[in-house]
Amino acid sequence: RQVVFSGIQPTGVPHLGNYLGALRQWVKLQDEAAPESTLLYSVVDLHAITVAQDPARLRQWRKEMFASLIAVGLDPKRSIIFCQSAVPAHSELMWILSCTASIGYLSRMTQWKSKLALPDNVSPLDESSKAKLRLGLFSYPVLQAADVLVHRATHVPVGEDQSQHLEFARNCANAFNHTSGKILVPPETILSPAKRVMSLTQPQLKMSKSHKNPKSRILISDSRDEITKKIKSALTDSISSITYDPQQRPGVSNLIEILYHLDAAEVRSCHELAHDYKDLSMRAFKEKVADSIDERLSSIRDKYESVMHDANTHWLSDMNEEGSRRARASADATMALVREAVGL
Ligand code: AQP
Repeated sequence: RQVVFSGIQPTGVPHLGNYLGALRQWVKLQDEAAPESTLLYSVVDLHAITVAQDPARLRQWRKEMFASLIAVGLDPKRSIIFCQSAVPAHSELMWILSCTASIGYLSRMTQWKSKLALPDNVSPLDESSKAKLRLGLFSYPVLQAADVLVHRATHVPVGEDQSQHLEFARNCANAFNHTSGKILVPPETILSPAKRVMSLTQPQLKMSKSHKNPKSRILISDSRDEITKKIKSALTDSISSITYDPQQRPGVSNLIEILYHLDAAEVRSCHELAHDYKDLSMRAFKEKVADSIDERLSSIRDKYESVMHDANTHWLSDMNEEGSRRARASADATMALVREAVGL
């Protein structure tokens, strides 16, 4: 039986990278899943507090994230949509997994280094890291492993930035099963074709909700005008003609990739797509990209607005409560076996 799990941090309205790299895949899995399969999608607020957050803003972001999940097409009747902090078993399993997780393995993860802007070869025990590194940020992959394993998920759709964490989750499951019997399920990664959508202003970085420059990302709630402005100001180059070359022309190649993932049915590759537009000026090409983004996002944006309006009538919190109740039932079934195996 297929059990799909994935999560997203409530750190702002999702952007085009979250949508193409993850949320679109979540909806596809939901729409194509066999009736007996279970789908769990979580707003992972415990992950969001690995960096400092303002409590009122975090609460607002959580609401916006639930509205976004409905806006992109998730159906709370079919998928279990819930808030991570409403299911304490995630934290309990994290503790149990932490008792055997290797610090050496966690040290090699890149996320804590990139969040703290530290070089890739740094160790958590270096003076430069010790001053900045918090335990929660360092052990984040253990909580992420618990998120997946506590529901015995078989498949986890994520963007490329999360694949090393999934490898770690499989490692945790195998280590646990080795000593305690076959209880946890090592999950398979489902990598979206849009592995890494890059920032519009610094195309060497991935598009990110928490990057300080709002022009670096397109939000799923952006108006046509905002989309056009952001794409117009996206960093490209002054070479005439449109070509796909991610090494030499990262800015324009990112726009080609975005277009490719939006219109994938029509062309076979990014090179082929670039060839179709080779004679356009950069300005005209950017207009085409903005039009395609707007065409895809317009119905999502409308739905988002209407759900946020409905949120005042407690519809979103009722949905969250029902999702959390179903998620607790799923997690508690695993935890009964885990506690028994560990001797608790
Ligand atoms: N730029 C991206 N391209 C493709 N996929 C992406 N994802 C994130 N950024 C891109 C995928 O979106 C899902 C949810 O991510 P998350 O919110 O849990 O954490 P994140 O990867 O840290 O995303 P952000 O937007 O960069 O958030 P902040 O700024 O808060 O850290 C994941 O499946 C991720 O792979």
